[in-house]
Amino acid sequence: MAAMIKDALMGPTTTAKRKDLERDIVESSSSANYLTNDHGVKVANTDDWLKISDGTNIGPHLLEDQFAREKIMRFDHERIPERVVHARGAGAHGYFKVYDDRASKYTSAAVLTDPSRTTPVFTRFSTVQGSRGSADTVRDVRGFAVKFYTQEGNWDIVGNDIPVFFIQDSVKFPDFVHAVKPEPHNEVPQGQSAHNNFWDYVGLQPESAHMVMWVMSDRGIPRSYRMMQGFGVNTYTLTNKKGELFFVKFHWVPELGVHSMMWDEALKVCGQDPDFHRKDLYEAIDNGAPPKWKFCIQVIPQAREHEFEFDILDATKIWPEELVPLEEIGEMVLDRKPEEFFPEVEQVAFCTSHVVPGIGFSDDPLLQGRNFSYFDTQLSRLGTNWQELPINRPVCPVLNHQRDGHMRHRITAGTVNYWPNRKEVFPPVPESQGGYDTFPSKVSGMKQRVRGSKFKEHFNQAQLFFNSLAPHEKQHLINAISFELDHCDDPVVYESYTKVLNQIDFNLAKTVATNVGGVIPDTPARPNHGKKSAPLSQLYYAPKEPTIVSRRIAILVADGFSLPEVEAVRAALASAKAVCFVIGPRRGEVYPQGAERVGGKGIQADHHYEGQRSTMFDGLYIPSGEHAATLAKNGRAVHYVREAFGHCKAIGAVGEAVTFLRDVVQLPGVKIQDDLLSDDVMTSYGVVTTGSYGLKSAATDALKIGPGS
Ligand code: HDE
Repeated sequence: MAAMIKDALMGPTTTAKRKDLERDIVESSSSANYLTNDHGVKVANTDDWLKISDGTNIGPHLLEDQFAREKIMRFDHERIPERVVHARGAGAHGYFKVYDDRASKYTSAAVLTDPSRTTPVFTRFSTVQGSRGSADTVRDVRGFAVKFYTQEGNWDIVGNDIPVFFIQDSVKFPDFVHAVKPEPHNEVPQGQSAHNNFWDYVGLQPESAHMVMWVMSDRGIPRSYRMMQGFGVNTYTLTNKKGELFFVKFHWVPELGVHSMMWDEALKVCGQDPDFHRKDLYEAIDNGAPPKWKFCIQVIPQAREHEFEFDILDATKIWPEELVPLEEIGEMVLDRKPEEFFPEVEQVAFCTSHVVPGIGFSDDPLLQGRNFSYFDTQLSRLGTNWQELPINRPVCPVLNHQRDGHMRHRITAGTVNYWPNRKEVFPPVPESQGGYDTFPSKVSGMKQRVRGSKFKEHFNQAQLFFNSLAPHEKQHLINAISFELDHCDDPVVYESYTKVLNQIDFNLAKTVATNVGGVIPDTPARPNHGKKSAPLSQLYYAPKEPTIVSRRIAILVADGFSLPEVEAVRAALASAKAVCFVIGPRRGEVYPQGAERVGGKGIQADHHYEGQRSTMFDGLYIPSGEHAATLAKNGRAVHYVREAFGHCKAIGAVGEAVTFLRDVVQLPGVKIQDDLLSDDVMTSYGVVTTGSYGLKSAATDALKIGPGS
């Protein structure tokens, strides 16, 4: 039995890290199935504190009850400080592989060049502003931090889902974080940047303009962690065996494309299911659709550092792909959930300073400060020996003379704990034999508090981003800024931000100012350069082959639906790897057309209309049958369809349900494609119907998410 459990825990891919963690995993259903206290003594009673009693009446507790004292004291100390930013998150294990050795022209790092290796990874996604218990679908940047357990030591890419950052120098980080976090006098708001202090700060920091555009775009409300890009953001370096240096940016590109929620939907899901993204990640892994990302690099040889109009060390700038193309070198799959949240997801500790030979830092002023901050923050969050925690320890040997400190776990046998020592214990390793050596570089200049001259231009790329969005993406961004500034009640704040917007786009500034009561500009503050870059729009990442893998589809029924059709559609959706739920008037038996309403043969509805609303699903399918008339009379069912339609969900209907669907969403200008047999139907329609369930699988085709979705 224990072996079977262990096999199940191993998951599809056994990695070196999995084997390493196993020694710390206690199987709660193992053969030793009894309760002990923390030092192993079996406990006879865990429900009654030792007390004085005559058997009928009770007297005071006795402090001498060491079992009760231990239980309560351990509980009292369960909480550790949450992360100062990125407190809310979820994580998963997986693996990373490169396709071949094509990156060896840039780096000697085996993790990036040896295709025979499977490198274990642990990835944690997060929001930034909210506390540990805040909602998943708030508008925010998402953290995307990956720990690679390589054979040469741990390498961490501590990135975000947005390729740029709010500030250029890390010393500004405390001010920025104070401004975005809940305000000091009332601790409001939670999980939101829609407040005076955030907009005040970014209004006074024009270097934030580019990042603000990204966060206010649909990127700020992703549909899923599995459908976001990841970016290392900072400029790192790679060094090859010939001793050449390259500047590099790291990218993750999701296999399923980049998708977002509608703002109205995201707001509702915050209340309906605050754990939506966490559950989505684990649901996909459970259903055999592990998320996958391509790993790509952008590389600039050292000699070309100064060729660009922006400074390549400035983290408020992207390297446009037209200038520096993406090179795909590998992929990451996340295929295993943590066994226990706290020791894995909460205790995982990432540091930008964790690099392995062949990978290094640049003089990016944001990165330099981050390299100090992450290590430091782990000391207060987890304690001195945080590297020894199971989730953080490397899979390769750790051998050194660092000793002691709170909660030291390891016991290093031997008589010497210093270097040099007479026994040659743990000697440093020359670079030629794998030791990490810093790339030698010549540095000269004055010691001064400055920023590079190219760092002073802040609007060209903000404009490039806005210009590159599709019309609906632009509209969403305008709506988002208008929402946020409307939550600021200090006119100084929303008036001054309108001025910043006018540096980016005249119409953007005018529309937002009109919406929020700001100062409506008469003329653009600067000309629009008119440039665009296709990869800045999410549409660019639509999967080439439309797919419904891992998408949540609701089948909406009342008593009297067509059973053969529902069965066929469910089978078709399952074979296309979608996750399908029957939503009925009640959780329990729902009866098909022709069946006795009581005692007849029905199917189980997974949820009722109110229990899982349309916001929980990517698509909606309404089968034929006389139930359509019942649905039409049920306000909840009507709302279900209208809401799904309003959120641009793919909707399919068959037979009698077509009339129901037409009646409830019939609005001027709404296009409904009545005969779903055209291949490009999804490029122009989100709603498809067919008179009868026919040749093609109408539902699966209707619900495919592809280009244009
Ligand atoms: Fe972080 N950041 N950060 N950050 N950051 C932290 O480290 C910091 C920045 C990012 O899932 C903290 O362990 C400074 C950029 C992620 O555990 C802290 C600066 C990017 C996570 C910290 C930045 C990030 C953090 C808090 C300079 C994208 C969560 C807890 C301005 C590239 C990692 C912790 C996880 C967490 C400092 C800016 C991403 C305090 C000083 C830029 C994904 O050390």
